[in-house]
Amino acid sequence: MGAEDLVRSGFVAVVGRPNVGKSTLINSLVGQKVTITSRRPQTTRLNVRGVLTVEDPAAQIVFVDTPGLHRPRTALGERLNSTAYRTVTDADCTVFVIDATARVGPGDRRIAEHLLDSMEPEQVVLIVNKVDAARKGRVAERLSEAALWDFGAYIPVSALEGDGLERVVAELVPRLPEGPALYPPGVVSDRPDEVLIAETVREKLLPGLWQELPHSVAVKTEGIEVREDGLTRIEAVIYVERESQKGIVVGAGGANLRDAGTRARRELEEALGRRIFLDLRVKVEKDWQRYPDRMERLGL
Ligand SMILES: Nc1nc2c(ncn2[C@@H]2O[C@H](COP(=O)(O)OP(=O)(O)OP(=O)(O)O)[C@@H](O)[C@H]2O)c(=O)[nH]1
Ligand SMILES: [Mg+2]
Repeated sequence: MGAEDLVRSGFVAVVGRPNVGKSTLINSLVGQKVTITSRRPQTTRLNVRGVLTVEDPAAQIVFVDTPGLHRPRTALGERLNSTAYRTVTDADCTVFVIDATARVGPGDRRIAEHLLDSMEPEQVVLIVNKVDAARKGRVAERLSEAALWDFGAYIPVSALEGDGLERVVAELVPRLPEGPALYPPGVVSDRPDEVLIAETVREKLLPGLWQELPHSVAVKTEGIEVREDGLTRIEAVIYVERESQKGIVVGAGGANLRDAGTRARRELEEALGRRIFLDLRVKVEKDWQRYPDRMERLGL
């Protein structure tokens, strides 16, 4: 399909509380992993875009992943929330994701009120995700709890199993403005390799971390060197906030870091189509999530 054939295109902000499955949903919708996911809340920190180009009706939807909206306790938390709300302001419409396995709570209500204040309710598509994991009757309960907001559409979905996604696309396309494609055909993500690398390393580290540690870890790609022998040498640094956190990240005998490194390298070799040597180091950037300048240095 040529760009001139497109009739609708635009940005869709995907918002919701942490851990409701926003990133998983975007990966399923675009059919490729563009954004990292994990069981730990507040996995997403950056606005990652996933592009879906559809033929009938001709359209291009640019999904924008956002950090989970929550009650912030640190400068990082505040920054994550404002990133998400800014995305809503800039988007053509919004997908608001709630979790079928949890009651609609004050966190969801705050988000709903913000959306009702900042855009036409008709431009919001509410998704009840994780229907595969919800007990019978729960999905209907969630739908009726959310009905009072009177958004444009209500769709039960399993992002994990890919159920309900056609309806999501069908509801979004007519809500987008008319216009040409924003990305060339075939483009699914516009993320630079440095970000892909850092995010992949962080995703592989998250399962081995608990309590506050997932929030304290940031990863930065410091160097990518494509060598003559076909090997690409990548240097990435894992930043923690305190000396005592280094040992936990590295793990007994270095096992944690080694395992995460191996899994990250394999996935990156697949994604980038090159052989990779991944050099990971752990450094302390004291209390980085309290200071805007330190976060900026870490690319946040
Ligand atoms: N059973 C089930 N689990 C899901 C579904 N969608 C996502 N999950 C799981 O929910 C957890 C959180 O998923 P994410 O996609 O990282 O959630 P998120 O909303 O992006 O989270 P943050 O980035 O932290 O705000 C992961 O363990 C996913 O595998 C689903 O449809 N069904
Ligand atoms: Mg996410």
